[in-house]
Amino acid sequence: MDTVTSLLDSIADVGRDPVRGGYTRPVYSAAELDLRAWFSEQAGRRGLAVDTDRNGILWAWWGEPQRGALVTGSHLDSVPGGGAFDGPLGVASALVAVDVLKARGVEPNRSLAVAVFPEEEGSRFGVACLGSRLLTGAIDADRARNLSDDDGNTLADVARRNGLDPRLLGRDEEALGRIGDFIELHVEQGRGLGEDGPAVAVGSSILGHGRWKLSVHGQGNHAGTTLMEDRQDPMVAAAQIVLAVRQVAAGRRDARATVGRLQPVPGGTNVIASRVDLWLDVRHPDDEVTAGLVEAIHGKAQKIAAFEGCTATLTEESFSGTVQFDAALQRQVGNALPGAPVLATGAGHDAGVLAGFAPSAMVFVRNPTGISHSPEEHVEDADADAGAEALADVLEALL
Ligand code: HGY
Ligand code: MN
Ligand code: MN
Repeated sequence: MDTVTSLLDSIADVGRDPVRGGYTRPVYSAAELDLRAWFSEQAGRRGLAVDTDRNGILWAWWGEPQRGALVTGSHLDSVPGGGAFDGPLGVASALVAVDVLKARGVEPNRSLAVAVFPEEEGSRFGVACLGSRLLTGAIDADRARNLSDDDGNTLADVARRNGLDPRLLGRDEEALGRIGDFIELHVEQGRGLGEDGPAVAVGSSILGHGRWKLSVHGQGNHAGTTLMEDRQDPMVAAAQIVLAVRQVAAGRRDARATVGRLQPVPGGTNVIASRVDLWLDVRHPDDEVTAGLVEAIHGKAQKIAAFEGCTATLTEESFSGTVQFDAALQRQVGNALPGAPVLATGAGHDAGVLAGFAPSAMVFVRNPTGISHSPEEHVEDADADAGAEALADVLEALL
């Protein structure tokens, strides 16, 4: 029987990033398409019937697709230079959990599906959990169709190139009706289980989080012929804005604010940028506070930009409010995992989007350093196997 580690080893070379380290597996890239093929093959080996729905979500069915099924799964796409476990651990563990249930002779009294949601990281089209947002209608389909990647490919173009009809992207009542309960197993991103904690924990909530694009407009010019006193340099403004982001967040307990991505335009070594785009990721348990933090950052950015003879504009790209998982389902998961601690998570997940439409819950697997969105993300083999067993216990209790 496969183990989680052996399954992950079988995709260990897919989408390796030689520059950043780790994995870069954007949705519908060659790497992610390879992972889809791997999933379909592994699911087929287990007698699961695989199909791709009109939003590009993969469903592998044990039993007939039916309303109120039990669904588990996660994502296969990654952040740039991501780790091996964020997403694939949940998918591999679901496949192994099916093996465990079959080995136990479990006869499900309702259908079970393993689902793979595309673009959970939002690394290509900028909106996190895009697949589950399309499924649930949490994003306007026209807006989604027009989302574009850094090369100007729209989601509609890319969907069409991958056999989907972009006109059909959007809320899918039928597929949504088939989700009776959703359980996502995921590597822990944080130190709740820490160095020597138990292998698994039960999720309780997901921190509200959003993404905003800040564009700082200045005057592009020549680095050699423009005197310092004659500059309107958006890069200088952007640098101060990054510091202001930290200052605003540091001033508020439990707040997190990050600028992980900054793009000067045109981006030449001997060129004063005409514009600098930077992206904010802001999170806090209270959605009102998040909004307030973004407003404070926006105000500071406008002042800093004006001082540098520039202007700053802010656009919200996506927002998900804080989610408390379904209490009854969380209790059932906890009962199936006696002694497992309950953990909140600061990371977003498709389970958080689905929680607004069907009872959803999460199981976290220990990550000794807690580091994630980095090649250093890690799960010990024994904990990975314990996670799959735990998922099988939860699924059996719910089947
Ligand atoms: O950004 C997040 O929290 C998740 O990893 N997409
Ligand atoms: Mn992630
Ligand atoms: Mn993830």
